[in-house]
Amino acid sequence: MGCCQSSHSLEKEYILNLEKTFDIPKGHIKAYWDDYCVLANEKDHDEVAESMKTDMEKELIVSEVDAEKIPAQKLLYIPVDEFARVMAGGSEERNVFIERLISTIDVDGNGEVDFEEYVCAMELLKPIQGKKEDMNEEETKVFKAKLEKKMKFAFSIFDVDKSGDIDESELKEIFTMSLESAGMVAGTKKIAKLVKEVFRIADTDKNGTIDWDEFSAMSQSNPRYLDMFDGLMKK
Ligand SMILES: [Ca+2]
Ligand SMILES: [Ca+2]
Ligand SMILES: [Ca+2]
Repeated sequence: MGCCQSSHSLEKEYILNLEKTFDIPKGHIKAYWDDYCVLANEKDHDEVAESMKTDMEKELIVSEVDAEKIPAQKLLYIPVDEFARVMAGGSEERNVFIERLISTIDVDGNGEVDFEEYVCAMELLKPIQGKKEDMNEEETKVFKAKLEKKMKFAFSIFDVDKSGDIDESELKEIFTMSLESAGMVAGTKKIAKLVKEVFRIADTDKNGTIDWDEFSAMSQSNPRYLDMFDGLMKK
């Protein structure tokens, strides 16, 4: 299954805007991105990126776009600011949660989201498809790998100070900010209750922090705690 089947506002806004600005026929760049997303699941990233660059350059020549005005590279990356804006529901403001998301998505930290980072982000921000009960051995393996990636992603978001464990204030901060980014406001009491509940389930050795083993055990038995990241791209 490809990871970019549904069109969400980031693709729409950013890619359509590029097409419009540079007079490229509608849907052309979008089609390249979609192709890439399919290929990225099968082939080596560098190989795909290289052939995409060549394709983009051809596209620009065919569309008679002034190469000075727009280098092909520009069509291959999404600026991190665009990502942040879409995830913050159109707002330019960034909170800790958005910052954590961005630094996790922009793996090499160069301020741009390339295809590979984009594909990873899409996977992480979407619900994992399929029912465990209906899966064969191979599908179960893929499912487990996806879940593992998603758990690591979530853990790195919660562990704000990168100490290797999650404390109550980190969990509280991320819960509050992520709800805010999703356009929801929850009272401090409600959030405190939620944090307590998570700690009751997850902090099995009762030392006041959730380490990776505890987090991974909790997420596997209660995957709904990972769902909070789903749908961020669907606005
Ligand atoms: Ca990057
Ligand atoms: Ca921490
Ligand atoms: Ca603990």
